Amino acid sequence: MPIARPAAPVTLEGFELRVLQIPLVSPFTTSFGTETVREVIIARALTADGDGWGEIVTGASPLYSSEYTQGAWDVAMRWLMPALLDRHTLAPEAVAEVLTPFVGHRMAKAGLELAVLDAALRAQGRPLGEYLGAVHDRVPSGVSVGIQRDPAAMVDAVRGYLDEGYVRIKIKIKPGRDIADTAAVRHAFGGIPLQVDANSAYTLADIDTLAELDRFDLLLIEQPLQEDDLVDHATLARRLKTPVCLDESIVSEKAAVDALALGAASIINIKAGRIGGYLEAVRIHDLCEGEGIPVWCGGMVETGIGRAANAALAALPGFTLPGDVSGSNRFYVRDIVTEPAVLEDGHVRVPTGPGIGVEIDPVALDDFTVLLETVRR
Ligand code: OSB
Ligand code: MG
Repeated sequence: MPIARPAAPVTLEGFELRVLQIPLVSPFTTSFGTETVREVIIARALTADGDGWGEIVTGASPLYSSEYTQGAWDVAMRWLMPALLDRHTLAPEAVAEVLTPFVGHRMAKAGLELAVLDAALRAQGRPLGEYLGAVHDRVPSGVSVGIQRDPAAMVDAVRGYLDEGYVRIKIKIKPGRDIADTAAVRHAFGGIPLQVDANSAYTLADIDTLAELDRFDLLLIEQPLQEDDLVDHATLARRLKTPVCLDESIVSEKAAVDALALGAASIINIKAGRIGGYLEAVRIHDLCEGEGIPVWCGGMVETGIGRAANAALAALPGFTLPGDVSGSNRFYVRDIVTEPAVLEDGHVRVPTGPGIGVEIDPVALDDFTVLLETVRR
């Protein structure tokens, strides 16, 4: 359902923007590269009614999407924050509209919107989950497992996560590291809920290899082809028994409408941090719910800020598949919130406190900050 009750406007006085570098517990390898440190931007909305926190989920380099730290920082500083500060009094629901003239940069927009939304909801004492329309108090937790040294190492990594209680496994694949890894995991663990994510690493020339995955009874194959290959995804989807799920291609509600109209996907991974924010995420959720398309909540290796907000989003009724909403310790030894998400019985709790429902650990935040700027109107 659309947002039932809007948030009260806030009096915006400024923004604080930080680049953080947070070490990962272990290297995370995808088809586009290996990360050992999560570089991320944290936005703090400074309002007359209190502060709010948001996360800009860009990475250090433009490998997963065209957005990256320095680009997001620049567009936020030079264009997005000034446009918002120009408004002074601002409702969270108006943020996207104010930012519409600026093309693209959806991660930067999403992080700023979340900061304003968090401030507004905290001021009213309202939890984000209630605001978005959450219907569960905890959500099933899936885990995204990076490419390992070899299939045996992949099996070991998956075993560790299953032992922790994760209810769904997603393994990253790339050309040359697909069939054998998937076969090894399927063989080792029988009928576990299993899916694969290619992060755009294939083309239609690989259609026979991708069709081989059909024998593993996967929940879905995520983003096999390039971001703008909607027609090719539709061609692939007609050939595969495995459902095609789109991640990178779903940049907006309109992209979701188009993908569904073309038959390019039968499942959608909704990533609020990538599509311009949690309000656009609810719109895609509502669209898919109306069309009987299952959705799940993707992740961008979020800190405790985005992780808390994702748990709230994943608690909406149309999120019928487990998401990449893992415990904080999947990626981090030390998070920047005082109560990082923990896995309990294969689930994570939807925070119930005001706004995103978690408090920032100011010492950890400072320790990981490598760049800090404050802008006031
Ligand atoms: O494609 O889902 C992806 C992480 C960074 C960028 C893209 C992706 C991912 C993941 C991890 O798979 C998801 C998570 O945060 O748990
Ligand atoms: Mg993905």
